[in-house]
Amino acid sequence: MSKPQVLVAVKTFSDVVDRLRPHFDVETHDTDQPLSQEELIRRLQGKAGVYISGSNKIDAALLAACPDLRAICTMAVGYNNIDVPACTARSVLVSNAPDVLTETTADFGFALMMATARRITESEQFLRRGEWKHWSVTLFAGADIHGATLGVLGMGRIGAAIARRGHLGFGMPVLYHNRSRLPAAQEAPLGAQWVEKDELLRRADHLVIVVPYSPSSHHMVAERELALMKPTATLTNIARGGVVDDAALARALQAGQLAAAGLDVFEGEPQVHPALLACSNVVLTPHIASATVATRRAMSHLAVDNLIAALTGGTPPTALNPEVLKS
Ligand code: 8YV
Repeated sequence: MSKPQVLVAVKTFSDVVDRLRPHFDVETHDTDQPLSQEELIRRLQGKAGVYISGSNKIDAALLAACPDLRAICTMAVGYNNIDVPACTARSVLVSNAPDVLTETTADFGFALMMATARRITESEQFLRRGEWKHWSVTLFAGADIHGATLGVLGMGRIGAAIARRGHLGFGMPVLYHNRSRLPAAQEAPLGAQWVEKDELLRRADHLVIVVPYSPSSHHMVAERELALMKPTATLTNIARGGVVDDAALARALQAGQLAAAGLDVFEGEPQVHPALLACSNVVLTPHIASATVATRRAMSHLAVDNLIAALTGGTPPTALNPEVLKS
């Protein structure tokens, strides 16, 4: 009997991909340029499973065009690129890759917040341009992290790991906003206090955004919200482009409504709003919050674990719609 066919639609670690070979006929995509939607659909013909990343879009049209598909396994924790209800309606299993990237991503969120508050990239660029002629008392004077109020918007696993760093490592009072308040027993070790979103924006010295993207979080931080922030505050976005209105953010930064921003994600990435590129008080990184070798390997392994289990009668460890396996 021939083996089921799968597509690894993202170039990833070859030894991790090799784990699929005893079970499946494996086709790979061997460049870092994401497959176009047309090409993805073409290459999914006859495939039972696919390994994807956040750069691949799975919608109802793709599902209709790829009727053999039984499992979609993303190496990302975020799955706003996948229409999960449409997959469920067609009994296609979907899995994501939570937990394995939590601490790495929290490290990066904290680092980006610190780089933003302490003006690290802005001052490095100044130095590299040869503009450092003398030391001065206020040369790149920024804002303290220790003791400042940390605001966490979206208190999921990564938000909690950032709060823990702020509370235990830097003595920061932690405020957070989330649709649902955490039980007191989970708030206590993070030193975290739930507040309404507007209060969070008004009181945070350093706001870190970690909410998943969905239609309800689209432009959750836009002109009105930015106007509530302290002129000395920083904003760090490691969630998704689209949660923050980037054009409004650039205007707010130019108007001095907040001091600085650290951005790892952008609306329409890899394009970056030109007005943000023009702001010197913005630290910009290309969606790398989970990018350590160990963590990217762990994310890849987890996607492979899910794909193998989903198509060999096992239990995928991190399925988003496990109910489809029962039907
Ligand atoms: C990924 C991410 O690197 O996991 C997520 O949701 O945003 C990043 O960790 C990226 O999306 C992989 O596609």
